[in-house]
Amino acid sequence: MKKQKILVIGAGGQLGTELVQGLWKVYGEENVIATDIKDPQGILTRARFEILDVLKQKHLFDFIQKNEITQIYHLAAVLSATGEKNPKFAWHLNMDGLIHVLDAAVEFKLEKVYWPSSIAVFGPTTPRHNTPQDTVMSPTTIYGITKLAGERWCEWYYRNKGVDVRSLRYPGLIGYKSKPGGGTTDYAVDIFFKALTEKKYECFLKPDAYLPMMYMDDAVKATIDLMEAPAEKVKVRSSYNISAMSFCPADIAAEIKKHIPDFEITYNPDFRQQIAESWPASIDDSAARMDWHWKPQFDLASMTKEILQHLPHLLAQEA
Ligand code: AKB
Repeated sequence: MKKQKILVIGAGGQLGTELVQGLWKVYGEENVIATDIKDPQGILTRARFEILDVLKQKHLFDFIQKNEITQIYHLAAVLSATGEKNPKFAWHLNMDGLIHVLDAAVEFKLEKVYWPSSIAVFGPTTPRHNTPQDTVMSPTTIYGITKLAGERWCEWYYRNKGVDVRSLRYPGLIGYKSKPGGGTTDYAVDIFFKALTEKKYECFLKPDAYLPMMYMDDAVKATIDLMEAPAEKVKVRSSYNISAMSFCPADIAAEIKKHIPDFEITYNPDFRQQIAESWPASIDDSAARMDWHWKPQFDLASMTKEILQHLPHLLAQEA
């Protein structure tokens, strides 16, 4: 097998920080180049790291050629809440960035490309419970519009240019090693930090805002499993539904209270509540389970236990 050289674009974000560590285990640290537009933080400072802006196409192409890249994980994107505040930039980064990467895949005959989609591709007219793989999709956020358009571009490049591009529709991702930025599901990360530091949290969603969610370890595993699957098993070339758990703010608060009995949650919903209401409450991921044997490991109870066990050490190190 040809030696792989993996480029991760947008590696400094919530998913990138943890995915890079997963990729180190599979391909070796020397074969993974983490890049972002900002200087590295935390664990990424020990990685092979370079500044790279996916919007600068010539720089991107030169970088791929010089480093003999064989696979790209393109994670750089504006998320749902930030996208509503700066829609033109969200379109520019989320679309032009993806097209630069797909064109690079053609130009340099890359072996594989990974690009994340999201539950944001669905909209208020989508069936909300157990949302099917193929269904009505009329997203109302600019982020969701870019993700749906991106899915169509991926399938187009696969069919017409032979690019082996693979994708997952992530639910809200929850981890404690790095913080998310600009998403609607971010509350489910912030709540752990606030529970430990202040024993209280003011939530920007309503108590019963059910959303699909996933612990970061499962998200990293799903991503690498999909990328390692034989090409013929990857039957969906737009993006796969994947799911692990569904909960609302009241559920996660109750779970945290089992460990921190004096934790209190209050609610002050803002514009993100409307975004949450436009998204599914739960997802049918049977295509991923069937095609490449996807199976999550964590539910709400095991994830909460794990985070509350490890996060205090991290907070103590930072203090
Ligand atoms: C967001 O909330 O914008 C993201 C997502 C669900 O894609 N976490």
